[in-house]
Amino acid sequence: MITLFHAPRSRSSRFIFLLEELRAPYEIKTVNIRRGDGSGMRDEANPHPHGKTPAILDDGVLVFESSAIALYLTDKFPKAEIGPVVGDPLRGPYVSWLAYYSGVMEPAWVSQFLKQEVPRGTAGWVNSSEVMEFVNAALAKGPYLLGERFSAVDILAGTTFALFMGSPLLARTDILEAYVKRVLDRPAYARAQKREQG
Ligand SMILES: N[C@@H](CCC(=O)N[C@@H](CS)C(=O)NCC(=O)O)C(=O)O
Repeated sequence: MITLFHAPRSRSSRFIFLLEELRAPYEIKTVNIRRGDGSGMRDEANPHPHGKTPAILDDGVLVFESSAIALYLTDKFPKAEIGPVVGDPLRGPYVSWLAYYSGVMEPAWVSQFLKQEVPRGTAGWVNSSEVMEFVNAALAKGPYLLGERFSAVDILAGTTFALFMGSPLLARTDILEAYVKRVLDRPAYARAQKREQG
């Protein structure tokens, strides 16, 4: 049994979406987290090393960091076919996008939010306009980031774009709008919303 450590309105919501896509057996444990506005506090019940969400326990095994959890779960439930496995030609692109999501996309947005220039040649990421140029070009070629194949990377990216689209952080484009709609129209997303609302 998988336990998802979850806080409402946080990065853990999209793992309810992923677990629904995978048709995995899981339970949700709602925990408190520190919020950007100073509210909330670290919850001793949360095994994440920094008290963040998401984290999962799979029969006592702790997995944390969104991209790692996505890879772990899609590997564990390969029948759902939303995470190309070793030997699939899309495995390389899949793990690259997962790492890119955590290591480049998110830091790029944080840099922009903090109005910090990205020191090219020093930082391991690039500025958000360069990221979104790449993402829009990828999505112009296929309905999903891996082309024809929907994957857990679309859950991470699509739900994030849905949150920030139209804000100063994320320029609205027709391609991105259609992509977000495609991702959020999935029945698993509706099931996840219902499950999250209890
Ligand atoms: N790199 C982590 C980020 C997790 C994260 O920062 N989660 C936020 C909620 S969206 C959190 O738990 N914040 C509470 C804190 O920073 O203590 C991941 O992708 O899983």
